[in-house]
Amino acid sequence: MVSRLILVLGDQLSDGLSALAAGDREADTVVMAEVSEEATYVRHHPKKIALIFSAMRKFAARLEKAGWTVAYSRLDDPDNAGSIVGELVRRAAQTGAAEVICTEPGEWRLINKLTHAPIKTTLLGDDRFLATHGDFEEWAKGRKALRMEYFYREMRKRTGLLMDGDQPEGGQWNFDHDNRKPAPDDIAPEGPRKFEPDNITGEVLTMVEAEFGGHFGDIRPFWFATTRAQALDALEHFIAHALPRFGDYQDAMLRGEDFLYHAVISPYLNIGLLGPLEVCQAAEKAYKKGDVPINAAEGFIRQIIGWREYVRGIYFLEGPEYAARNRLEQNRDLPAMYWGGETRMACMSAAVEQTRREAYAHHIQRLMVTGNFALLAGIDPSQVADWYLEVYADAFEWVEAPNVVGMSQFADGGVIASKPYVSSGAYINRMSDYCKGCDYKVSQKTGEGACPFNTLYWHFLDRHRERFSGNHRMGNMYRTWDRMDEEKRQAVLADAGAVLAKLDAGEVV
Ligand code: FAD
Ligand code: DLZ
Ligand code: SF4
Repeated sequence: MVSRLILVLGDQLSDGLSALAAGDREADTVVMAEVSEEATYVRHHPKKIALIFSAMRKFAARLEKAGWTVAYSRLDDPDNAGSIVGELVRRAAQTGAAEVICTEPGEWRLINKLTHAPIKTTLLGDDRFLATHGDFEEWAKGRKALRMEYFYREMRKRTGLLMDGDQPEGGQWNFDHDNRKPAPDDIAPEGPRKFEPDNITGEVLTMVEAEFGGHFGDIRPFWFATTRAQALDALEHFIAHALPRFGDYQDAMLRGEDFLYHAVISPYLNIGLLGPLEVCQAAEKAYKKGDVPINAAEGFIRQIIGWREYVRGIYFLEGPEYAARNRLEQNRDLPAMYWGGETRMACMSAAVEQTRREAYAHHIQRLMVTGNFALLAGIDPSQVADWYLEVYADAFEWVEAPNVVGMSQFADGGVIASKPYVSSGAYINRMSDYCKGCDYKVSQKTGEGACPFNTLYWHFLDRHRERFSGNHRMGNMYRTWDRMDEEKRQAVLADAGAVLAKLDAGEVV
């Protein structure tokens, strides 16, 4: 039998991977490669690179134990060709293999490289997701709008999760209206389960520090799970300690509480250490035992079988040019404050600082602080998307691009969101304690010291009036703007213009 190469990428660390299932342990060679091209095509956060490399090394050992021959390339191997395709060519020459089998990567860039590789490469479907491309296309066919909520209901019926016969458990599909509480000051969430680096992780940390220490982000302390057993432990910890309050405080933000009651499992799901169904079943089991209220269990399961599957569906349905869309034609450069540059805005400073430390921020910080500001300030969405792809440990393009380009920046023109997620400072003030310690005043609408979100919000609506004034979900916003007297409107626009001019001049905002 002619031997083949089974390529396992850094986010494909799952025992049941389709490429492994199609392989032959006796005849084929598994190829895994730490390569500089993947670590630098955007300058990933060092914690993210270390997570991937450490988990890859441990997964390779697991495969070897299970009887596979693994050709593993470390980043600092002298013969490392530096790219995935280069490594495939090198390993093919070594083994005599004439064909590569790989599970489809989650990024068009890499799909394109593999399909044009100088060695025959077969891409198999990634069955670690609950909906196939075909399932999503079928659901999307003939619909005027592709709203997540309807997709989610189909997924509930299909998986049977939180179903009572053919009706939703608790009598409604979605309990989101219960999930918008600000967090009181005196809560004490335990935070995620943290793991001490072992020798393998320690070696990786030293190497990544030396090679990629110049990338944005702190590599230490490093506490991510790097094996499936640890990821399961982290999941169990979340279900016991945080899920019961996940729903209530899902949208809340508190200084000094980076994780609140969030799961912090997206890196593990996205690199394959956990599967979506097992995670949802664990949440459902806790609900059925009476340990978790319905708003928490439903809210959590919706994020995974709803949002996570839905954004992947959109990414593949919309095609390779999706991530480059810029339907609002916003072209300002990403300000230095996204890289830790000085800012007087307490909310932005807190979100960026936490991101630098942890390669993590929760959904509302990503959407309503850093995303909201970029959208209001007219930043080029592809620079925004690159930033998110670089700085978060869970960022892979299939999930990052729809969330950033679509949900957060409305750069897809409304494929995902029915209206842009924009807000003034009032929303951030309601959901967080950031404003208390800010240089700006959230209650001030104009003049020196006015919260930049307040002025930029109206500037955004005013400059995109032609596109949005006919949107029935935005009618109230425009009516409020139109009711303001002309003098006040001009003052707001002038103040917003001054903020934008400062950003353009590289001055501190
Ligand atoms: P929890 O809040 O505890 O949610 C549980 C799980 O639900 C997550 O682990 C995740 O797997 C899933 N989930 C929740 N929301 C989404 C969503 N919108 N899309 C997909 N999955 C979701 N998520 C990523 O995994 N990778 C990204 O690169 C990413 N980029 C984002 C960019 C922006 C601008 C926004 C607004 C959201 C982004 N998200 C991304 C979604 C979400 O912010 C993260 O999944 C979440 O913060 C991960 O932390 P957690 O595990 O504590 O999540
Ligand atoms: C993100 C990433 C990084 C930093 N490094 C590697 C690597 O060295 N080897 C590898 O196989 N994969 C890596 N990845 C993941 C890929 O870049 C890519 O994002 C995913 O495979 C797309 O699903
Ligand atoms: Fe952010 Fe404005 Fe509040 Fe300051 S006042 S923390 S800039 S929302």
